[in-house]
Amino acid sequence: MAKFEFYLVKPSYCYFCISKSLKMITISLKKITFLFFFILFYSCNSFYNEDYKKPDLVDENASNQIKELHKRLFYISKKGIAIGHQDDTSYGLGWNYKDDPTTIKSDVEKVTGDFPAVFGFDLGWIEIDKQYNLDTVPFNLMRNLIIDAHKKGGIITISWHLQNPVTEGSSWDKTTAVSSIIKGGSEREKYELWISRVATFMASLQYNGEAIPVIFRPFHEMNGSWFWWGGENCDPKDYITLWQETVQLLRDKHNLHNILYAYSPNKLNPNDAYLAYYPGDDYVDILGMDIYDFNNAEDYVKSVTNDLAIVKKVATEKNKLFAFTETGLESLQTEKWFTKVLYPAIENSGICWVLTWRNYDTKHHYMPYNGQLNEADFIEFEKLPKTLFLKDINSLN
Ligand code: BMA
Repeated sequence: MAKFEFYLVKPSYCYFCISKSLKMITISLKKITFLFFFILFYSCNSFYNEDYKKPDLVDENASNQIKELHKRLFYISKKGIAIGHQDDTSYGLGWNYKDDPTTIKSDVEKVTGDFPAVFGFDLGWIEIDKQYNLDTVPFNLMRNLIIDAHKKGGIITISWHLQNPVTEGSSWDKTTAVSSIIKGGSEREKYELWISRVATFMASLQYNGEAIPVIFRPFHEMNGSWFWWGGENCDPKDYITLWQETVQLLRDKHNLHNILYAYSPNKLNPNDAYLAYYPGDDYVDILGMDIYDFNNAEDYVKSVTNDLAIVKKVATEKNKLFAFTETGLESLQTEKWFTKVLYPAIENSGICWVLTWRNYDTKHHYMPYNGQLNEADFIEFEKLPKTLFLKDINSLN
C-alpha cells in the first residue's frame, strides 16, 4: 500500500519539480549567455578606449601579440620616447656576440646600466641565402638575440638592406630593378624566392610556442636615390606595387601574422611630399622618418622638428603610430649631442621611439661606448624624463 501511494503521489510532484528545474535551468542558461556576451563585449571594448582607438591593422588576422605591441607602443608614446639602437647586442666597440655567445652585451648597457627599449636588426643578405647578414651577423645568432630581446621585454624592429635583384650587387647598386620584381617582371620568380627566405626567418622567431611580434621596415629612405628601390631609380607607382605585393606575400602566401609594417622616408627636401611613395593605409601600420645629423646640429634640429611634425599630423589623421625610425651623428664628435641636440629636437614630437644606427668601430658608431666623448652626456640623457630604456618600458603597464 505504502508503495502504491508513493507512486500515486510522487509522479505529479516529480513532474512539478522537473518542470521547475527545467525553467530554472533555462533562466540560468539565459543568464550565463547574457553574462558571457556581456564579458565578451566588455573585454573587447576595454582593449580599446577613447584614447586608444581600434587601429585598422595591415593584417586583419594579426596575432594578439601584435595587437598588444601596437597598444604598448601607443601608450609608450604617451609617457615618453623608447630609445632604440641598431645591432645593439650583436656587436659594439671591442666585442662581438659571435666571439662569445654565452653573454649578451650592449654598449648602451655598458654605459647606462640598462639596455635600449628598441632593438634594431637587419636582414640584408638573407635573400641570397647567406649564413650571415651584410654586417657579418650570423642569422642563427641574430635569431637568438631577437628571442632574447623579446624575453627581456624589448621591442624589435627589422630593416632589410637587400641586394639588387637584377645584378645581385648591393642595395646601393642603382641598376633599375623594382619594375623587374613586381608581378610580371623578369626577376619575379627570384623575388618570390627571396621573400620566402625572409618569411622562413620571420616564422622561426618563436618564444613559448608563439610568434614574436616584430616591426618590419623594408625599402626605407625611398625618397633618396641611394638605394635601387628609391628616388630616380624607380617609379613611385612601381615602388607602391612592390610594397603591396611584398605585404601580400608575407601575410597571405606565407601566413605571417606577427608583423607591423613601417614606412620610413628620409628627411624631406623642400619639394618632397611625405606621402609620395605611401603604399596606402591598408599596407602601413607605422609612419616613420629617417634623418641624420651630418655635423650640422642647427640644420638637423630644424629638419627633425619640421619633419616629425608632418609625420605626426599625417599619422594622427590616419590613426597610425609614428616613430623616428633612424637617426644619429656618425662618430658623435659634437659634445653633449644627446641632451643638447637630439633631446630638444624630439622631446615634444610625440614619437613612439627613436633608433640610432649601429656601433661598428671608432669611426662608424652612433651610440657612445665606454670612454667615448659623449659617454657622460648619454648617462644624463638616460635620466631625462622622457627617455625610456628597457627597464622604463617594462615598468609601464
Ligand atoms: C649603413 C652602414 C653600412 C651598413 C648598412 C646596413 O648605414 O652602416 O656600413 O652595411 O647601414 O646596416
